[in-house]
Amino acid sequence: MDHNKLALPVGTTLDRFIMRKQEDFPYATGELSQLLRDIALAAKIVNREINRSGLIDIAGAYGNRNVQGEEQQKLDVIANIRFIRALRNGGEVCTIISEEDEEMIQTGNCQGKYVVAIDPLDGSSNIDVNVSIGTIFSIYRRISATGCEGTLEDCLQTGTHQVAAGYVIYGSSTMLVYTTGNGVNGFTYEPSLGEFFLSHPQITTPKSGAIYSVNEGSSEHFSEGMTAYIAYCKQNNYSARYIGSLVADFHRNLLKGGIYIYPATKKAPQGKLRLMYECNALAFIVEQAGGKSSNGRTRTMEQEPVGLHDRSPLFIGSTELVNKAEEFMAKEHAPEATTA
Ligand code: AHM
Ligand code: MG
Repeated sequence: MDHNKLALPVGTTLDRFIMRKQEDFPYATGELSQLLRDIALAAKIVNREINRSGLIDIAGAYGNRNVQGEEQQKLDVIANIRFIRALRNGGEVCTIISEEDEEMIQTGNCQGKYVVAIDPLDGSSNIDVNVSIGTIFSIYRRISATGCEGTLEDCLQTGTHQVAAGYVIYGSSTMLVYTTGNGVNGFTYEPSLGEFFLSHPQITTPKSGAIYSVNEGSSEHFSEGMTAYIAYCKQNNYSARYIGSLVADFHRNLLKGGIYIYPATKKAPQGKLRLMYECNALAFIVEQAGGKSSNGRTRTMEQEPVGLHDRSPLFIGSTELVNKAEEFMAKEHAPEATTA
């Protein structure tokens, strides 16, 4: 037996890390900390369901369509139930909005100070084929007074009002990455101990990179600016990497440097991704890691939501790459330069 290994500390668990962070704020009541722990618990349960999905008959279509008109997978439904249940039982959240539910979900916890927006299982096309998928969440402080149900106004806040955001990637290992507005930290799940351990402290994303991630299968429907930007990526020998699971594509680019784009297309003028469930959370994380996120023109987190299921184009990743893509987008509507 290698006794040296025993000398190594086992590491910082997510629970301990959250507790330590809370101690930095003398007036913190611990509710946000508890809320983050509730999310982590649900993530462990969903992780278990995903890992055994090939073994028991829970993979495959559920036969329903969600509010976006897309086919719901059984695991989408299971993840939605697990997260809602964990948040409801926790007691800190008054209202949940979920990509899988048309309306706001009232938890019955009228004293809860927080509102959560969640995409319980993102990457639906990859659920059945053993490819990485993820959970994305945003946490807001309610605006309305406690003592009654959360309101639509509580839910439709701009991304700049997020108090915390994160994602879970169910990949070759399972990770939880989150920010409370003071940097980004990543935790890797150790299944035999049933704990997340701090594995990626203070993540910073490279300022630049050479990876572009976009579904070029839709390029027929891209705008001029997008087409020109893709040509620029190729001329500059960027590598194309596209998994089709936002969390997985985002996570890779966050660590390695790169840009992920889901643009507006002629078929989908607002793109495909949802502002409240997907874009804002990742925008908060990327900014906290030193990167950038916009809809091609406007900062993602400053976009005013109108409806719970609003969509937005997304340009996210290394600051220099997002800036360059925005230059191409700006040119597309700029008036032609005239010569005298
Ligand atoms: P979903 O919420 O139905 O899973 O859709 C979101 C997913 C993202 O994870 C991914 O980046 C994108 O849709 C892929 O879309 P496309 O297949 O059009 O490239
Ligand atoms: Mg999604």
